[in-house]
Amino acid sequence: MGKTNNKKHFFFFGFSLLLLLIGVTISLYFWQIRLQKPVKVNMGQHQHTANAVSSEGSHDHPNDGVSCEKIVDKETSAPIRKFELTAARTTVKLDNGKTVEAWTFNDMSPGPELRVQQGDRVVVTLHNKDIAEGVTIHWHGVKVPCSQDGIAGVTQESIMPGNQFTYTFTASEPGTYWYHSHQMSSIQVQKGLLGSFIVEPRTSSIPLSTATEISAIFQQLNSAMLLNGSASGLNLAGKAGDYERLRLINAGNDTINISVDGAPFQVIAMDGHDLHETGKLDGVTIPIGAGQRYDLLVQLPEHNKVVIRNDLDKSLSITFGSGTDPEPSGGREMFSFVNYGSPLPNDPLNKLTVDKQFELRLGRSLFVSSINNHSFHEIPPMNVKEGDRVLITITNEGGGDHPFHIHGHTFRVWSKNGVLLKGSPVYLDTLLTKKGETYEVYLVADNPGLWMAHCHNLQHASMGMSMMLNYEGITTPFRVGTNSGNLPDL
Ligand SMILES: [Cu+2]
Repeated sequence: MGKTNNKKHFFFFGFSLLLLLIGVTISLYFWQIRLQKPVKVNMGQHQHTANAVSSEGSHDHPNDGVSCEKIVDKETSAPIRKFELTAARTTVKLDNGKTVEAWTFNDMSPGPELRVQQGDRVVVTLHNKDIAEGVTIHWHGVKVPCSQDGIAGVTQESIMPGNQFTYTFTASEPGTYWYHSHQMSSIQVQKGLLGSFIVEPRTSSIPLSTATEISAIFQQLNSAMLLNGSASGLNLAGKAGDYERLRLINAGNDTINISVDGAPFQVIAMDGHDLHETGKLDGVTIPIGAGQRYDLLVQLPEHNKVVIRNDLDKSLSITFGSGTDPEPSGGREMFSFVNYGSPLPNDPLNKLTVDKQFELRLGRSLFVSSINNHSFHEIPPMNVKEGDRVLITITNEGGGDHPFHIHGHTFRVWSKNGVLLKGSPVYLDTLLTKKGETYEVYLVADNPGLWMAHCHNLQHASMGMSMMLNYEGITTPFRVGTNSGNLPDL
């Protein structure tokens, strides 16, 4: 009898606990949804203009300003590179034999690498076959005009099944970039709607004719980590003396720590922008924040392979050449760009003149991510006017790494923890911040528009760490929210 009672008690206790847990989970879910889904928000509404646009649809008045939708690149006679991308629900077979459900561009995840020449006019038509939630493409790190930035509810409507949208912009800055959907980005990127975008320089920054190159994009497809779509890593040919340029792209949500074993290497570019006179590194770990890119140059040695390893998935290494396996070298020292490379002899920016300053404190608790203790549209936007020289102080107050990404602009990292950068100038679009760190970054407001600024751990963005950099006089006819179905951060 006693035993049966005990069993009953145990069962009831367990059952109650389960109910409680389910209850708490559901409440938290709806709390989060409430935070994530403003009903109707005009992301250009906080502008300090005489005719500020209200959130209730006064956008139809032509005198309110310039619509983001109307801001396009000038027609040029530059060569045109056309691409077609179709977003669809697909089953992808991985090279480890597993099949996964994915949302793909052209039946692949990552989608095809798009490679163009500096100065090309890029024309990409995005078709949505059957993604019911709608899709867009954002060109991460590429300075595009406002109308081409691919933000559902800010720069365009999300593209619904059966519809298409053509992106047109000039690829003026060479470098390593990537593209991804910015409709429900935390969900859609993880489901596979991403790819690499490479702008080759008109004249190579590497004075080495022997350099071969490859882009390597890390992603988290559902729960599987992949490298160029492979679950088992890359093995690449190469002979002693060859130079290899590796364009590493972190399209996941977590920081990837990279080590290069078997030969010294150089970091030659960050976020697509060349560094000046950088030296060789050995046994130094490179932390690549979510959304960031690092270009490495390595010369293959005589007797051993070069192996690029990462700390998130040991099976996803990149191997160059032949010979013996090198000893793991990483972990001795973390890469710092504060004193890497040398200053430009005629740096156009040798001291700062600042018109506007902003301070952003990035914070995160269990269920809310915030900037200055607010989330989403409750965070006052950074309002600027064209020509403003802007200094932004970014502090990571905790809750993980926060790789902070600003759309439409490249910013210069001016200081870290109060120390001015002493080496090469560093220009980024995504700044990896770790707990307790403070950075000053500087940008010139030279691309009028309505631009998102958010953490590129897209989970954090989906929980509120997302705001706007808005230019005076720029409006949008689009709306974020459940009515429009445009949910760029969800
Ligand atoms: Cu974050």
